[in-house]
Amino acid sequence: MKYGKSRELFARAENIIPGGVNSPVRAFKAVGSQPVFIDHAKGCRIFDVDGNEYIDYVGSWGPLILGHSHPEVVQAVREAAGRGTSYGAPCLAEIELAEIICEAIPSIEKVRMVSSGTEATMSALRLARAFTGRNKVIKFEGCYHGHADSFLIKAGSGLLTGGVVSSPGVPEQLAQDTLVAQYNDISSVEALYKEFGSEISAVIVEPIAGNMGLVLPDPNFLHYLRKISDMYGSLLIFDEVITGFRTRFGGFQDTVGIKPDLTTLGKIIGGGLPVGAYGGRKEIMDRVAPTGDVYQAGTLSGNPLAMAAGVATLNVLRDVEWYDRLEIMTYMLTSRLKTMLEEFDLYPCINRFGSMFCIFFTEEEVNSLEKVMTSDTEQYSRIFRRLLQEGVYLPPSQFEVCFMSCAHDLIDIDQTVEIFGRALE
Ligand code: KE4
Repeated sequence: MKYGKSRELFARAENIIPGGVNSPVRAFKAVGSQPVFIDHAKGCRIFDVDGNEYIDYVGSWGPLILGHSHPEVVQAVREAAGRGTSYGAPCLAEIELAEIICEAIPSIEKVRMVSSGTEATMSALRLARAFTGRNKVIKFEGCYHGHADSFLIKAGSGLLTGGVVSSPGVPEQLAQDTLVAQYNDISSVEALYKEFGSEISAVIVEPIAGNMGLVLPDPNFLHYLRKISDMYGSLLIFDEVITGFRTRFGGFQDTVGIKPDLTTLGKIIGGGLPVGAYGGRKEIMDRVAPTGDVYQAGTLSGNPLAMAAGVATLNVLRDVEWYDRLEIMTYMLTSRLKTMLEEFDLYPCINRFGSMFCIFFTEEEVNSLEKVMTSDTEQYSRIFRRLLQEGVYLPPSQFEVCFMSCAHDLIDIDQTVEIFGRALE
């Protein structure tokens, strides 16, 4: 494949955009390469500016569950745009999307739209702190909740010594209010509650971890978080920005039978347009301005085009047979890839749930961040680059998740397996 135009655009972009990209992971640094610039996308295929075609397993990091340029989504956005791109005033589409979300996720009695997952989690944390009158929050190492200061905190030297900032510009004093536990490690949560229980406003967790690659929750991990939150009067926040409407029509919370106090959403509910949302129990949500006193606002919150794209996307997904199809296609692909890799004497751990999967180049069973770190990221990078050359577009980082879309079909699966074979030779 030729990448001349992409290289040219990347050099141009680097002059005026930090790192040449508007989000770091897109720069392909983690896989020792340079990004391809996309010209257009259709279904499960993306096409770069050099005319190269790829089978896409990134799906814009999750929103494109229907595939790119789905006709009903494009039509809905076109129609909405013809009526104006933003009003800064309420419109019907905001109610329509809110009603679908509240109907699909019973724990969400009221929901507020924002413009990104970061805004959603940032606002949910502020609300939890206001509602409980407490400042501390527990997050899990390896989970990502967007780039609000309180979440750019990594585990400190000792579990009970609070976190340390993971980015310059985040005030050190903020770190003392973010406690960092280990995913799937109940004792790490228990220790923090024992030490700080009365100061903890909330625990925020990705119910399926999708930012350290894919790590599934141990059977009783999430139930434990519900129980200990109730014991100490703190709130449980499920960050379902990835899992919302990904694993089922609604939240993963209904699969595991847990009602969090607050849920954050994004990605799929906007059908590829900028969106986020946070919602939960009425008594909590009614603390949000203007009903309550917890301030949060946004010029483009509930933007009519984003709402139209979200409503169109969720209306397609109401036919829940799509979820069966996604499950089957993803199972078929990952089981065939496992067999193929074994033929090359590679025995990776492939974690999968529904239409999300991740290939860790380690023979360990990956159920924690510690096990994630045993994966051979060099191997992943090498395979990433070969696959890109051959026409398969995986996430440019071992610590992200691959997404199947409703647009992938058996031919795409066959071609993907065949390309993997060529890439491994
Ligand atoms: P955004 O602000 O990127 O819309 O959402 C932040 C966020 C919140 N919660 C979870 C569980 C998330 O995964 C994300 C963002 N996901 C990353 C990819 N894993 C977005 C891609 C990027 O940062 O470029």
